[in-house]
Amino acid sequence: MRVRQMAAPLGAVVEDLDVRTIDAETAKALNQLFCQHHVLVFPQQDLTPDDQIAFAEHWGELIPFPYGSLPGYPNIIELRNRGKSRDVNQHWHSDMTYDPAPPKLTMLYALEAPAIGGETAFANQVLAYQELSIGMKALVDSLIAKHSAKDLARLYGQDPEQASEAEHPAVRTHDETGERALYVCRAFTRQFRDWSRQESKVLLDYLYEHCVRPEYQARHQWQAGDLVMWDNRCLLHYAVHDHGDNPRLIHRLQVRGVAPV
Ligand SMILES: O=C(O)CCC(=O)C(=O)O
Ligand SMILES: [Fe+2]
Repeated sequence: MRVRQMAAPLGAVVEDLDVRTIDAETAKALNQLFCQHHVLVFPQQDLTPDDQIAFAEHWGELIPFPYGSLPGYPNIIELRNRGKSRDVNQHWHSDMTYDPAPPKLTMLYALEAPAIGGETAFANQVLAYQELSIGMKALVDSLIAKHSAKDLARLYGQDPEQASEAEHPAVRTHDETGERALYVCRAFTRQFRDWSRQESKVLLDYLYEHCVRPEYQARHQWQAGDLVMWDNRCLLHYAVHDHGDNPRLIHRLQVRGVAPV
């Protein structure tokens, strides 16, 4: 296999590897690359849902998505853009931060990709944290953020009162690398514990602007056959819906993570 960096802030492209053929040792090497680059792209794959599941299981247990899945595959959902207007994914987020133990990684496999547009954008939250001042670091280090799936529940026509909510440190320590990363996002973070909504909003608005500075970002332009995995422990992502009705069909799954600390 050949590895090349995708962009300065994050990402690596792993070429000449058929992910259906990897053994435990290769999976370990890939996990090292994953921890280093936070996004891995495997172009030109030819995967059934079972192949995608088998590859993902090298990283742990898959989790079912609470809002509907591919028939026969409770852990895979289909992302389609046709007729879809902007939704909650059109905010920067890390997946399921409203869960007590959010997925450590999300893995997307593109069956169809638009000729232009429809990219996925990522922002490196280790860099975002590192570039805060000592004073701001000390403040955010002390904060617990409340996250909620209420908006997502509304989008999927479910009762928002039943939606999951969770509290996590505003800065989390990566359980494999020990790196500290900012862990708040516009899609799901509501406020800080012991702060009012108004007070929280002032600081959150600053952090939301800071954490997606262009210097921390990279974007993936999809081709059919691309398999992409990203680390929710230290990245935000954003699905850019600028491709209208040009078909974009993706199979998505997630691997269970630990409670952020
Ligand atoms: O469609 C995409 O590019 C990503 C959507 C998203 O936010 C996700 O799959 O978690
Ligand atoms: Fe997402």
